Amino acid sequence: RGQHFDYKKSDEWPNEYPICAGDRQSPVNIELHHVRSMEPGRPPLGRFGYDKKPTRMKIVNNGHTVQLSGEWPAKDTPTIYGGPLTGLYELAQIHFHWGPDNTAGSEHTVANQSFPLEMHLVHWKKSYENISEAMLHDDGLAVIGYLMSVDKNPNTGLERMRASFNKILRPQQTTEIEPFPLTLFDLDLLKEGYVTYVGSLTTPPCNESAIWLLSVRIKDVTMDEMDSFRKLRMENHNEHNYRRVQPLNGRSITYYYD
Ligand code: 1SD
Ligand code: ZN
Repeated sequence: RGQHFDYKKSDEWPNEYPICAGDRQSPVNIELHHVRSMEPGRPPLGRFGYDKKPTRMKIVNNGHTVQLSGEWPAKDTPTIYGGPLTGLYELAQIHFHWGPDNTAGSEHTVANQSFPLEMHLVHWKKSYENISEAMLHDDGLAVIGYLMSVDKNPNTGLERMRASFNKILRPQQTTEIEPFPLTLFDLDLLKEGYVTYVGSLTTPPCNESAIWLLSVRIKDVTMDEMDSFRKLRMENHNEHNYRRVQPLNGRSITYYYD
């Protein structure tokens, strides 16, 4: 289980995974003057479950990223709806993208500027059977992304995670962590607005099944937190795990606010 691919050879991904050369790929560069405003009258983005403590929580070094997942009683599973989405989207996992120094790391860029860290919260549409099935549909996933830049304010969620990073320094290592509600990441979610566009997974097989919602508010990450991510060994000696930005091909990027 799990795909094998090398970030140093991302131009070759289409040889094995043809969709990676498709025309609605992610990530993309966001040019603020190209962003258009939403049509009025959209239901605001809503969520529930983010404040509920899971019964179990674990982090895994899957060789491409560190991935956090939890188990909640069904009614408490973090879920989003509204905004550009139709139907309910349930959280599957949270993971991160970074680079060897602060000049790069994020997947999405703003006015061609990169950020050191990007956090992805991957949700799948509950009207599909499961996440694998959802990935086969053009509205199957909703991924919330946060760009983060270095500042002095520690993030409680990141601190809780990185306290156990020494147990997952190598690919395929997993450890349970003390469960905490996702509100500890201080995701006072997208209240200041977000941009949304239709795109893809940023990793092979690059399925064109994701609706992206990117916070316009940049979050903080400390230098110590960045160092912890950079100590995690990835597959193929990869020192970064972000994909280069992909052509928009006429897609529009829309600004949403509640
Ligand atoms: O890179 C992740 C990949 O690990 C997997 O989580 C996939 C969804 O199953 O999503 C991509 S991403 O597009 O969220 N980067
Ligand atoms: Zn990602």
